[in-house]
Amino acid sequence: MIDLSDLTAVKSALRAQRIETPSWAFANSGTRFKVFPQAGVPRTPEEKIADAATVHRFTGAAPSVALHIPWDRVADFGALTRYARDLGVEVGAINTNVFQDEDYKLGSVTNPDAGVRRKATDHLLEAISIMDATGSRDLKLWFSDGLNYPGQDDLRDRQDRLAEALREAYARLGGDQRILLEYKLFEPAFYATDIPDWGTAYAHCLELGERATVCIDTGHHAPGTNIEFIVAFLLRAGKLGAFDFNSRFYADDDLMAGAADPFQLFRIMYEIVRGGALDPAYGIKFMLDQCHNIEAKIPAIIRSVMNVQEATAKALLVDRDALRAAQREGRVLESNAILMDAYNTDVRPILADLRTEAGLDPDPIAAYRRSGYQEKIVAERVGGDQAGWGA
Ligand code: PSV
Ligand code: MN
Repeated sequence: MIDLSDLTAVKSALRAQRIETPSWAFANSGTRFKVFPQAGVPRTPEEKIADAATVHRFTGAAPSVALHIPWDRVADFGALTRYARDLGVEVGAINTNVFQDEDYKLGSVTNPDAGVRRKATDHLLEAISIMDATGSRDLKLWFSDGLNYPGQDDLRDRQDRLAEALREAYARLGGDQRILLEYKLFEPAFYATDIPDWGTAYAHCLELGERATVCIDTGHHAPGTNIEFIVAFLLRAGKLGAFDFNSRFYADDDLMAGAADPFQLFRIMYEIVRGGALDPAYGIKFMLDQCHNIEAKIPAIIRSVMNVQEATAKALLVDRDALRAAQREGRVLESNAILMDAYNTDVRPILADLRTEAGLDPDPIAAYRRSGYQEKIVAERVGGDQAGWGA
């Protein structure tokens, strides 16, 4: 059993944890078969930010919201940033979109056509200008580029084109801005993807320099992949920059973080704690990247934030001295039991206390339900076009 008599260090680490919400999670979404619209869904970036601020109001742990361009393009990003700050949140990572334009059918920055590559790279540069205007530090890059058929294009040339575009974006970064490079095993390309795995992302980040790091989207791996190994490896190499948390059963399911495999989330967070990377000063961004197609969005995002907090609390409870001793002495069963003891501890009362101490309701979802916010947005957000992912 875990000794819960002195939780001072655990609580202060949990108090410092920040989780970023994605603007697109508040909008309508679905599968390629159907998008089910929901009443009260935001119509503008401002309304998405208001929803993100609501998640922060009830959790106290989600003080920034990632934007996605062009879905969140506005005329005045300075004004949008001030609007967000007035509501108590910051603009987080700027996500680029080079996957929803006719021109990108054969790829964006890896396209065989130099004109298309120019257009895609210009979009990356535009996103950095948006970072300048919003004070955002992170440019998050995900490329859908890839091939459906063997022989369709030259695999190696595409890596050269990718490297060239990344170099240009990297050279444009200013101040403490950085690139978070995301990978994804497959989809929409099925034969070959230009950044299919962490190794490829890592190699490109190494080429770029110290301000380029890898973003691990938990949904972007083959079934059974040991993601905590990737975390440990990248942390050791100083190349882990961020997470896009979500849950998967089969592919890029984008379900609520911690819903499908809370044990995996715990194992990931244990490597973060073990690597000393939980402290916000370390610079890892803990983001959600998920969609709520059949469930109510705001409470689902609150639930996801809580799930990440619970996995983190369990990871913090691991008796690391005892674990290390057992590992060094080769006591296999004991090592495993030490980890499982932490995982099997009910940390919900600890997090409830923490919230109460911070002046929050110990049950954020119940508090949200009682607040009347959902009824208010359903009543007010009538007319106009609901935001969606535009697929
Ligand atoms: C791609 O599947 C991805 O995970 C990237 O992070 C995007 O930014 C996000 O989804 C939304 O398209
Ligand atoms: Mn992602």
